[in-house]
Amino acid sequence: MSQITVIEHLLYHQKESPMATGRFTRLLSEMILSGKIINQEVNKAGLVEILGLTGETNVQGEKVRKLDEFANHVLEHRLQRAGVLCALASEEKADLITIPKDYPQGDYILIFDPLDGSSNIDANVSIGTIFSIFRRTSPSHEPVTLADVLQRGAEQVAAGYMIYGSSTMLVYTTGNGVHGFTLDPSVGEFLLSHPDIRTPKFGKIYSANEGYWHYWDEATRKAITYFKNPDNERHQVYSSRYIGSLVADFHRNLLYGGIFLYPADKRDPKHPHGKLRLMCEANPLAMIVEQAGGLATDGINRILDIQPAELHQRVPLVIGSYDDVSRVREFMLRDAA
Ligand code: P6P
Repeated sequence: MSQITVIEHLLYHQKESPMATGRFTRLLSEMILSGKIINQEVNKAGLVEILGLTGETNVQGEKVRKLDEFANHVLEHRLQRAGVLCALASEEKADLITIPKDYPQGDYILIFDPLDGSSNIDANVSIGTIFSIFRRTSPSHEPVTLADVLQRGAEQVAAGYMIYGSSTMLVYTTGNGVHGFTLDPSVGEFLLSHPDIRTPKFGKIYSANEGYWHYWDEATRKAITYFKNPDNERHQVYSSRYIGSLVADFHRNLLYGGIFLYPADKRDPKHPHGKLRLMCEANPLAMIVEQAGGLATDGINRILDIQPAELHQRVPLVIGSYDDVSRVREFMLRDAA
């Protein structure tokens, strides 16, 4: 395959993608550079004093790791100055981050999880950066508000993730298919490696943390039992694969086929809707999986149809191969009836 960079690919498909404006290309370029910088630190984390905890907790009540903080700083610092955003929102920060008045303003809004899966950093497990891009809904000359940000996932203009694993990849969509690029360290560029990714209609993998079985509702247990039962209607023997790093679990299932479930559970009364965040995790991955032919729900409702009420709201997530996610929805609907 000839060496095609992300920007070349974006410009080549310019006719199909209204997104290939100069400002979007600049936004994506800054995301790419941020990913390369974060990747450098992740790759040598074990060697420098950047592993471990900062001693602080984030808005999610989770311990902040030094690499989390580093990744968040790189993205905030670079993207605030890029002249293409009117606001950012980070999984690590409680409030919307506006662009300082003396910086050039833009009309895009970037929502991101700077380093998802970071609890696995010290064990050298693949982790990632997830991002979601909207266009503001209010006029450019007015101050940006939360109403500009709290849009349904179906309104995203682009979504993607970078996965820092055995190789470093960028996977993104602007609504014209899903495309994967692998970082070639010898040239320092993400090169097209997975054009037009399509996820299999059904898979052979299910991913869920079965340690929470006793906290799940009956419909969730029936769904998991279905995947564990070789006499299921497809007579398909599924393998259980759960890394505990959303980007890594999602990426594997996207390429191989399969289903990832993080259902609501009764462990934490503060989080009756599960652990994962709608705006910076579920929405971007839902746009990607649907563009690749898959499906993402909260068990019943399409993720991309959910109207957010708050920036950090959590949502149960069932995502992956279309037929597998549809099967879970049938269990949930039957139970809800
Ligand atoms: P649990 C990582 O902390 C994360 O947010 C996701 O990357 C991952 O899918 C999930 O939590 C794992 O959560 O409760 O199974 O350890």
